[in-house]
Amino acid sequence: MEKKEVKLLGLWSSPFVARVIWALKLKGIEYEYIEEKDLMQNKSPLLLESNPVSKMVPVLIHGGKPICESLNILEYIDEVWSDNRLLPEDPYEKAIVRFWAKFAEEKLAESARTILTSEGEELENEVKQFEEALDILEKEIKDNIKKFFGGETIGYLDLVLGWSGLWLEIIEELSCGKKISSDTHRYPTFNRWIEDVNDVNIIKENLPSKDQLSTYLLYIRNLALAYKAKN
Ligand SMILES: N[C@@H](CCC(=O)N[C@@H](CS)C(=O)NCC(=O)O)C(=O)O
Repeated sequence: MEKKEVKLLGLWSSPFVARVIWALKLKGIEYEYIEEKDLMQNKSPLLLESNPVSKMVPVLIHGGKPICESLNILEYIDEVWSDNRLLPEDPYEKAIVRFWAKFAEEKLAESARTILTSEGEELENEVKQFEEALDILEKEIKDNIKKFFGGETIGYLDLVLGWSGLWLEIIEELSCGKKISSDTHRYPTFNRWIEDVNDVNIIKENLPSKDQLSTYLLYIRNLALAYKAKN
């Protein structure tokens, strides 16, 4: 295949961008990383042109053509660079993996976003829903996965959920001041799994620093709470 240039528009603190970086590195794909330096106030012309619909990162640009939405990007990467498959080839298994990816995005990622940006009753209700979703995930991991969702090696769902170590730890500390997901009594298998994921070199070496991320997420939390208080 003709080698086309690969670019990634990203943001250092984004878990959605991190999963794409992990996939590119796991596959050994060379790419140029372009940080969206002022994503909230002043999006770059390249981002606006590449993702005019949601104007969000990550965007992968392959041979000049943009691909948006992180899960879509992971699937694209897996199809184009088909060595070291991330998704199973069997259609049934692939459908199951996609089901859990959707569950993870809707029930965990969205919930974590709400937990970060809420307080009081809203926060309490969201935490309950989040814990219930984690109960379901804990059971799935316990019953159906080996070391990783991908088997003995890391795969698509591990990348999709890989943010849940560092990002959740910080979000829970900032918003709730207590352990939720890292409760090893309620979620023993989840915690064993996330430890294994964080132990993979490509993941470990491509995580933001905890201090920097905490400072940034606290800033986002305070902005969101101030906005809610005004409106
Ligand atoms: N569903 C999207 C979510 C991406 C997302 O939320 N990106 C955030 C950064 S973490 C963003 O670009 N926000 C800019 C904005 O909301 O204007 C994906 O999976 O790619």
